[in-house]
Amino acid sequence: MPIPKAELHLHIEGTLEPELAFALAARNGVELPYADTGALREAYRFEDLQSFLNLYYELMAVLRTERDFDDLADAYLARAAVQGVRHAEIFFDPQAHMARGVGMGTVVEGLWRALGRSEETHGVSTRLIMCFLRDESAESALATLDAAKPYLDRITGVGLDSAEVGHPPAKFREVYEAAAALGLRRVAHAGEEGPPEYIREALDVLGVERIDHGLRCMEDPGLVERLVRERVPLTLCPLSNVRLRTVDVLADHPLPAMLDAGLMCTVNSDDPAYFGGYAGDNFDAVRESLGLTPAHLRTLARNSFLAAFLSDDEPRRAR
Ligand code: ES4
Ligand code: ZN
Repeated sequence: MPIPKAELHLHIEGTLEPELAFALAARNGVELPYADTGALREAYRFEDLQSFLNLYYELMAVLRTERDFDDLADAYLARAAVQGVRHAEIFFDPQAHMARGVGMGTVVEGLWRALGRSEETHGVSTRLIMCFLRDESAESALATLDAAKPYLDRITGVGLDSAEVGHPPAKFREVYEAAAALGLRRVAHAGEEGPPEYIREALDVLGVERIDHGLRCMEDPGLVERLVRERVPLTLCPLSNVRLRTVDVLADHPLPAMLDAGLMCTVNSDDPAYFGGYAGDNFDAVRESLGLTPAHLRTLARNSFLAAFLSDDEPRRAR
């Protein structure tokens, strides 16, 4: 029996397995530039975050209807449940869909069809977190927040993803202020490829409650001390870090050092269809490659529930 856990860093578009991508392409009359699922899997060799993002955005072309988003989310929830996930906080990227003429309503209502029945069908509770693409403008992010206003009963929080370097968190100060005023919880990717300074900025300027990745905090002892003191959860994604070459091999991953430093680490899957595994696979991989003890694994699982947005109370870590 896999250990019960919450998944806090999961891009729903990154759960699009090659088989489903081809099935949706056929259903929607979309042509994919790959002969078959085998040829597509061959393309899953990434140099860095950007080389992955190029494929991630390309494959999204097959997602067009509410039913597509329902099928995508339902397939993820079924796989997550088998791996011990009891609660999933799911990122989605509306700008990537709206740019293709797929409306906010199609995305949210489609995802909600699967999420709304997930506790019953899969035993997994869920939250939705809407991400802004940081390589798009702040104005575009504000327009996206505006487009989400009819759906705020279904959206728990906002996040920030896509190409990190050159797009510091402070660019989104205004949109995060507006999101907070709407009662939305706040997270942001920071310190995946970007410098430790981006982690500080996400906390100080955007008022985030969790940092997605946060790996590069380890370069800045003062920042580590602060993250420990303030018990800021970090949503780490070990298999993602290997596939995107943030770490060379899993055995070099700083997770053990981060746990020893007292950081509130969680283990997550990021884009499991692309990075070689779902949440349970990430737990198995760090246990095997990093020699984590059963006590470490219990800490990681407990942290995942502590860091989850499970209560609708005021943010735990107010600005
Ligand atoms: C992402 Cl691994 C990663 N980093 C930043 N943005 C993303 N969107 C989907 N996966
Ligand atoms: Zn991510």
